Amino acid sequence: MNIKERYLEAKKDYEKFGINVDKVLEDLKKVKISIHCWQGDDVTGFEVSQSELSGGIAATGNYPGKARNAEELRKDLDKALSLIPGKHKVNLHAIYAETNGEVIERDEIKPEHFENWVNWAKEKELGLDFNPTIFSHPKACDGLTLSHPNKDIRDFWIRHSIASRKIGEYFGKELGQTCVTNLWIPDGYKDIPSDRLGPRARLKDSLEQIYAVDINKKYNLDCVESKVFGIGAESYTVGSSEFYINFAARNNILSLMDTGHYHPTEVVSDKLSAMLLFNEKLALHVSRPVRWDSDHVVIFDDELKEIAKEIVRNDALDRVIIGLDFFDASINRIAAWTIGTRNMIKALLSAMLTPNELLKKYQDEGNFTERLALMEELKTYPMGDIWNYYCEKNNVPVGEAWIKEVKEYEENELSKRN
Ligand code: RNT
Ligand code: ZN
Repeated sequence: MNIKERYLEAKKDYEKFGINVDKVLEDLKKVKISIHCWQGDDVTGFEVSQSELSGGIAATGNYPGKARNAEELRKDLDKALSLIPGKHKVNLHAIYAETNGEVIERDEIKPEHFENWVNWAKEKELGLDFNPTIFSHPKACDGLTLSHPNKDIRDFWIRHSIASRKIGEYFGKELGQTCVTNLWIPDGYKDIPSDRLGPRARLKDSLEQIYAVDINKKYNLDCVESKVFGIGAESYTVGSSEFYINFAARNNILSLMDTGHYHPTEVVSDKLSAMLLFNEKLALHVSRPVRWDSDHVVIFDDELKEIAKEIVRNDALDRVIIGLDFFDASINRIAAWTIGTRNMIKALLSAMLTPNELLKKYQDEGNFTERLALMEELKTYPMGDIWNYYCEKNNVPVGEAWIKEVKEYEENELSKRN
């Protein structure tokens, strides 16, 4: 049987539950994943005077061939995108500005420094998302930024954040797709603080100044990302979950939950329904923490599938903005993007191929036996045949065929770098 024939067979298994598989594939195609550019260069960026990666995050490994400039990064993204079904968005950080060799301070970045990215996105029909880069910088070297006791430092990062929101607005206007500008700061303390309120009060004040600048939500949506701890900031994080959930709700911006930013037994899949009841929209950084916020490549594991189910069965595909956030420097970086993004899409497909209404009914009837039994049986249903057909239909390699393409690219392109 060829791919199409296998699809037609597999489809019957799902149609039995009343699932319209052709429609599922149409719906899946409409879902945009925000693919983070920083997997391509280990969160280095292209500033003229570069600082080491800081902020309690780390990319470990030294796989050869990482992108050394924006052209190479776009080329690598083009390759990865050619292996991923659907049309998506690319998520940039301020450190990916192109300044023609000129030193531009972060509080002076402007839309013009992202013109090449915008032209590329237009050509490839991609959306763009954005992030101020509030780490890897001399003014962030003591691990404090928007909550710093020194007003000059806070003001510098306030200006940078406002400049970033304006770049987001520019992306939205130029590309006709709303940009999501996410703010994350590393602020925290290694050891037990003697004042927890002060830094949070300063952060609140800084954020109020940043978001006081009016920007049309049609072009740019703002979100804030919380965290539980970082390397070197183990005892206290200023921008904690409670801090940002309250801040976002009061200030009418979005909360962003990163799957690596909670205690190890806490899962984001369980938080989604609670957040959805009180927020019109929210954002995600889908990552994979292994023992800590290690940002491993996203795999097709239970938590990823559970997150996808929560989005799909609560009819929240246009309310949950799905972004990725991982950076593994120990494997081929194009493969990392491809694996993680294909898995995210696969998890959404798996959720769409689940008889969610039936399973909800079992639960409400107290029929926990059939709820568990069916959930387990579904795990060996032929989703792979549907996925393969989806890839073929969208002109990307089927199954592991993409690996060969990445190897060729490594030989012809990546191996020539350094
Ligand atoms: C850090 C946050 C943040 C960064 C990126 C590079 O723990 O997850 O989102 O990973 O902004
Ligand atoms: Zn994140």
